[in-house]
Amino acid sequence: MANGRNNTWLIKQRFQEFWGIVPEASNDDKEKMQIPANTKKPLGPCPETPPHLVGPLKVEFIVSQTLDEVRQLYSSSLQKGGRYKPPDCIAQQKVAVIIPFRNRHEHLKHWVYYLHPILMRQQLDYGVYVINQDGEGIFNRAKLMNAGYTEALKEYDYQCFVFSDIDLIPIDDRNLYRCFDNPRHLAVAMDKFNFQLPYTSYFGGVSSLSKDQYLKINGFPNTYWGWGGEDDDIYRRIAYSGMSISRPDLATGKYKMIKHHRDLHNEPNPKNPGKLGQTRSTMHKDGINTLKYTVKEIVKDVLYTFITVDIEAPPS
Ligand code: UD2
Ligand code: MN
Repeated sequence: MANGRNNTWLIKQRFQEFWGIVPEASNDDKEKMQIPANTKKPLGPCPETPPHLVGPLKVEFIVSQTLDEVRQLYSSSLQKGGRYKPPDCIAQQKVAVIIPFRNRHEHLKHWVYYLHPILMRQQLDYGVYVINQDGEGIFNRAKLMNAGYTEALKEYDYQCFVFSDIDLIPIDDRNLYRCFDNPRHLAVAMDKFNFQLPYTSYFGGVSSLSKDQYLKINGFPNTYWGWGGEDDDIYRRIAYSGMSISRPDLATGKYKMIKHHRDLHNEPNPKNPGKLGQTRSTMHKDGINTLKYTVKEIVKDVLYTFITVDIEAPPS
């Protein structure tokens, strides 16, 4: 068909532009379509400060659309698996967003609804990975995040990892979901803590570490089953590795947490706080170097990559 070839060319070009590849016409293409070589300027790097940020955002969890409606809203901007690249510049960083998960589908819907446009405005080359704990055993947030780090890296050359609770929505898009010179704590001002840090060494909620920073601390602990302690262990790993914590200011770092009860099989574990005294030595033998889990299923939704993992949880 006469148009077939033009269409194919156009689609290929659009795709390449989207993914930041400079299209290179084959000799055949050039002749037939009379496209002069090198008319397309290569993409430049995205600016250090994303130009389309809006600052404070209105976030509420009352009005709610179905997940399918959210899919329709964003499907034309996203690639399968919740992947995005700025169409007009080369992103400053390749970022994997890792979300520990089990049975919080309502929260996931709010998270994708609010976060995708923010991450797009931040001009990130990003992917969203929801790491779903298989079975009914005791929950383990930090081990899921280790599995997420590993799985994301199998897919793409990510340099930066943002670890986020499913129920935390930033209310200012200047809070950049990228990596900094030191591990970053992003969720500094949550509504549930009256928009303050609950304590100076708090590292819960949302954080980012570059690949190097993450490897320097041997990743996260795998042994904090149930609620609590794992975030303080991570903080200690960072401090013991000679790094400091980077944070946005309290105005930029505002968050809303979707209200919830404590989940089944994630009860506070009284053994966890006591482990923190040993972090300095245990961090070298409990982390990414000892991680064991099995992937049960990977589902590529347009809004996220949903990875179900068996993390060998003790029965609840
Ligand atoms: C606090 C911290 C959190 C973590 C936790 C202690 C805040 C806002 N966050 O969270 O970072 O340090 O204490 O472990 O203070 N999850 C599920 N399904 C479950 C259980 C947990 O998906 O059944 C995931 C989900 O992403 C959730 C996260 O784990 O947001 C943390 O669990 P939580 O929200 O129950 O704990 P919370 O709010 O006290
Ligand atoms: Mn929570």
